[in-house]
Amino acid sequence: MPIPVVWSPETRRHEPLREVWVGVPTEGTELPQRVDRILAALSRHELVEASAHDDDVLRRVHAPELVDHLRTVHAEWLEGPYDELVGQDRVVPYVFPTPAMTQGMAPTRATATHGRAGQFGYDTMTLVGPGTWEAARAAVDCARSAVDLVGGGARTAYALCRPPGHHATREGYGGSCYLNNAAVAAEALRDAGHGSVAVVDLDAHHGNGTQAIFWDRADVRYGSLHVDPAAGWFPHYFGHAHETGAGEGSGATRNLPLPEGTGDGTWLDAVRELTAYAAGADALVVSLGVDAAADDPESPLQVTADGYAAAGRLLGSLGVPAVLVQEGGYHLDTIGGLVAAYVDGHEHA
Ligand code: SP5
Ligand code: ZN
Repeated sequence: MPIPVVWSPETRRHEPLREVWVGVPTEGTELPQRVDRILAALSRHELVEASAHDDDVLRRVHAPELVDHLRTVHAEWLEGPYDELVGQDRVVPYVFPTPAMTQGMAPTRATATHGRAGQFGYDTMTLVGPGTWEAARAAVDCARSAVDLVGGGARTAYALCRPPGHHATREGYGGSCYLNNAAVAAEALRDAGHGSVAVVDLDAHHGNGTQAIFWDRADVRYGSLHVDPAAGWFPHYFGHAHETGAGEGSGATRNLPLPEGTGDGTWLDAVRELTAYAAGADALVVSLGVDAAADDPESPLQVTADGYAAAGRLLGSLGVPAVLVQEGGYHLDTIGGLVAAYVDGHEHA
């Protein structure tokens, strides 16, 4: 059975150009061609263009200040005029008002755009250029439209979100993510009347943004398997097994960090554990990153397409309405097949 595949041509408009990593400009990895590779691999499904949604859910998931910053900061950068002054048109933060700087004092809003950039951007790898806002906002529309389709009776819908979202926190962006598409999907599913929602994150990296957004909530549980941040991997500070939520969300977060080199057997054991963890929720959001695959340049996990298909069968067997949200996956020649393997497994469970 074909499933709805929601996409938007606007998502091609973000061009990361480069990522500044440990002080070195490296080539961007989260490329617009990802959209076309995934679309081509899902062509047997029912392609649906995203429809425009208002900012309502988005501004509950994120601080409105972050949303406004992302919408306006690139135009401010051009007015800077940093393109002339420093010779490049991408917004890159360089000073960060973390506790190391603030020591409990309330910082005053930075007047300079290059100062304020670090209030919202938490790394130097995630540049804002022309088209970044339009693409990120269109990705949110993809997620919202997929939720609508599930509300309209589809058992499963796939949202081709790009740029990805799971590293975006309530108040900040980073890790190639700007707006948290999966969190928006989960919140919209709650609005649609699903009493409890499980977000299961298969991306190779821990989804610190999604974890943070639902950290103290019992109605949206978050489970993730990912390469162990303690082995030296992004996002470094989060994703450890001892992080389990707080307040009303105590016990509603589950992290399964995995060693470098983990392949299908151990990875699927962890997917099985997260499937059991998600059981009982009324709806499911899958943060479908395919960068855990063996060929992916951004992670040391060694999962195969068969592994992704088996993961789809496991989570699909929950039998609840599901929104599949694209996250990472950077090896252009294989990402399409990996996404299709998961989607087909999920649908045939
Ligand atoms: C959504 C997602 O998968 N985000 C990944 C963010 C992790 N990026 C960490 C990058 C670390 C260094 N990469 C070097 C490659 C240079 N282009
Ligand atoms: Zn990732």
